Amino acid sequence: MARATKGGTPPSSNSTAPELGQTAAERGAPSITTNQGVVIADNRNSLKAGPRGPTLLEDFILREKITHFDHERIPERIVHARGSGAHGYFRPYKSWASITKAHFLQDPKRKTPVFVRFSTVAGGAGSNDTVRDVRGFAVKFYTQEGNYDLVGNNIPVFFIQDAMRFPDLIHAVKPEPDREFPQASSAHDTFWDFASLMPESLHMLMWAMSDRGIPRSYRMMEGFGIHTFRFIDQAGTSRFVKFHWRPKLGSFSLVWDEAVKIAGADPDFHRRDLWDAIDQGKFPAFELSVQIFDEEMAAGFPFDVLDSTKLIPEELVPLTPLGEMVLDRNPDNFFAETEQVAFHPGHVVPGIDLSNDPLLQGRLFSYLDTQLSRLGSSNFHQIPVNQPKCPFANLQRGGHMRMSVEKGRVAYEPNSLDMTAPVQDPDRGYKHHPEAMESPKIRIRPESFADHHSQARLFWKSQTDTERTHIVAAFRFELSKVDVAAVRERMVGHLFDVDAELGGRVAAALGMPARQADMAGGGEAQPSPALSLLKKARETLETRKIGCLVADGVSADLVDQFRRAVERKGGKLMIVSMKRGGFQSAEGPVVPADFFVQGGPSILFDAVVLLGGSQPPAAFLMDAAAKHFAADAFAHLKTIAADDGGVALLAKAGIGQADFDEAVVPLSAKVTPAAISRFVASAARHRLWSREAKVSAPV
Ligand code: HDD
Repeated sequence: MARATKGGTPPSSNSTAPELGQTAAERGAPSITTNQGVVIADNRNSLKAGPRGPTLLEDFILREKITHFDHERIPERIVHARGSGAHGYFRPYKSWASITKAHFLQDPKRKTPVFVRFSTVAGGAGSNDTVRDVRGFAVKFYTQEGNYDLVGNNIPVFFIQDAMRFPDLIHAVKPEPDREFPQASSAHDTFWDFASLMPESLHMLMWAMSDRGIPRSYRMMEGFGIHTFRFIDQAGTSRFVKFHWRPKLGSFSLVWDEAVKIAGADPDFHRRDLWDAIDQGKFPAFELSVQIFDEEMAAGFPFDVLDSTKLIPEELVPLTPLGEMVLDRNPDNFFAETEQVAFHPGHVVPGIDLSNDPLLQGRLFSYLDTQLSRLGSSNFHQIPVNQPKCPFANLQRGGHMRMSVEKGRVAYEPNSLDMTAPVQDPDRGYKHHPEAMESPKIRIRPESFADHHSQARLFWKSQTDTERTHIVAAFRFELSKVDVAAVRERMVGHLFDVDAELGGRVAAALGMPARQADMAGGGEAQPSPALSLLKKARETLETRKIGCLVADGVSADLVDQFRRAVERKGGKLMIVSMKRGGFQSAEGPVVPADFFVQGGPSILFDAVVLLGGSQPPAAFLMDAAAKHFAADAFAHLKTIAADDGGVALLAKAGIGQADFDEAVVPLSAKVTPAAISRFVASAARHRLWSREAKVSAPV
């Protein structure tokens, strides 16, 4: 029988290929049956009146199979429809009993299983991974005191302050309802119309237009719980917390042109990246931290901690690292797990409590409600991925697709007929923090939520020049897709109120007049370096992919030298050749390739090696895909090593030796270990940002 690899794909060798017509017993496989367990003799032909006659209604096997197929889709999530999941575990670094009684944070020896789902927000389930969007970062902890869901995003603030506005926000960003486009994109009139009428969205817009909106990988992005939550300790003391996830690999992004091209070359770029990393044992890891503060500190902040459009600068309240999450197992079945997993911010455990943030309060209703229409039943907690892994029992009965079979007459509490029936437990049960409350019933936005500009300015001021340029370019791209001039003007007006330079640069890029800046809100902000990705970028080649474009006639040994050097630093070298089968090496044998050049463009790699040999074949130098490979790697600021043939390819792609910079490593006829080391060290720095001014017009 064909043996499945770790990734689940059977190896394709003739010796193990199953023979047509083998019986199930001969193959060593179970017999295929109907859903009622009846063995099926012929799974390929329907029951007909004669070999060429009509199909019979009597064919219960056909009808069962087709009926199931017809119902294989459930409504996709109204937001975050496109996602990728993984299993793993969380382990605290030490006992956190001093701040919370949450059981999973008490013992550094205890691993709590988790299921994580990363997602985009606006696109449908089949949309591209690399669109500009916020990314969802939802974690389900299967603790021994029940399931705890931390349902966050990769951006620490949100577009709106009150859940009342959420349906409007989502209607504005989703494809326009008459034409059903654009898909998975905020670059259209209705989104910017809404945003420009909603200054509270300004802060998050700055983040979404920054490189955070186009992450390099789900494994390389931060996550945030956003709202203020509470930790409750054994004595009942409450402390406010904000949750942060930090990827161990560091946080990195794509560049825009690359993201656009990847969307065509590999729409599953992030999904594949997560799957492959876990499949290859390179387990993604994230550190969970909290910012801890009390009500007195909160009262002293110049913003309201119940306002989800605000963050707490780390300089004000530093992070306390609690523990580490490792994702070490791919789902067995996408639908059963990643599609059916149901998160809910109201899934909390003793030791973790909520706050009065009006966005969070609305979410507490929405998530339970949405599962009822999406999963079709109030019994969605019985789907394996949603089931607690601790004992659970109550007196709920019935409902669509009830899986459990509860015995006995008693389905009520209190009862005196069945002493084994579950009863309430005041000692171990969840207790809400008894926050004092007495206020008028009122529909109003608090005054303390009124400043929409100071933190948008803080974010802008905290970015490097490169990052600011990317923000301007993103606003330019998005607003250039807006047809109604009044919407563009209104939006740019807000940007002037955030910062004169920002407004001026976006206005100039769109060909609009400059205007006086207003400096609305809290005036000059003290920059927060923690808000910049580039200021905290790590040098590393771990899990990075290096694309080696190789022409026929190149030495296999040279490719191997690069491979070994890359692997020593934790990266992976992948061969891209002019034919899928591989390249004809100088030593003789054909060396198998990972990609054919058209299917393996340089956008899929973090750095590239161009090996054409001393006399590159004409096919190598004239091929459009090979030229794009070289040109894109240069334009996307990547490190390039090139032998003579590679240098010739770069020239054909319009990059002459005068353009070479420190991230282009030309290789002499005899390649030295020093040259390879230079390549590897430069690749670990990811991109040469100073090259950008040479390859993109200023904005
Ligand atoms: Fe939400 C899904 C994150 C505000 C209503 N949301 C959803 C998911 C994430 C978030 C990561 C996907 C979960 C998964 O993978 O299954 N949402 C957020 C964050 C928010 C936020 C970080 C603000 C801080 N969401 C928000 C509001 C509402 C919703 C204000 C409604 C009042 N969100 C939903 C939803 C979804 C959802 C409609 C769609 C599918 C689902 O819940 O299970 O109920």
